[in-house]
Amino acid sequence: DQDDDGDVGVKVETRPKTKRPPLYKVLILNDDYTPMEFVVHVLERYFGMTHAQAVELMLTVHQKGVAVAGVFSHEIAETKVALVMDLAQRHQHPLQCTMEKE
Ligand code: NFA
Repeated sequence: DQDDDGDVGVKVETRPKTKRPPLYKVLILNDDYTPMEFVVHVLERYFGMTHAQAVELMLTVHQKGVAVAGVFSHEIAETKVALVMDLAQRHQHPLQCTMEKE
């Protein structure tokens, strides 16, 4: 560090820097048309939930408008969003799935 004492200091880290990559929340959004059973199926298929967990999360989305289906690395989150959006489109459901940095 350069201050007024004339030397040219070097910052020495005491604690080793272990940089963790950022994590991303995958969000499921409510809409008026996607069938509840389809959302439950998506949560079981792509988010490893039991039927009971999937029903609970689907109802949370239905009541609150949005919920977190899981938290993943950027690449895994992107893949989940793409898979959900693709399945929804193939079934012509307007279901929306997005990701957001934690
Ligand atoms: N709101 C939808 C319905 O009443 C169900 C739904 C839940 C859609 C969660 C999207 C997400 N059919």
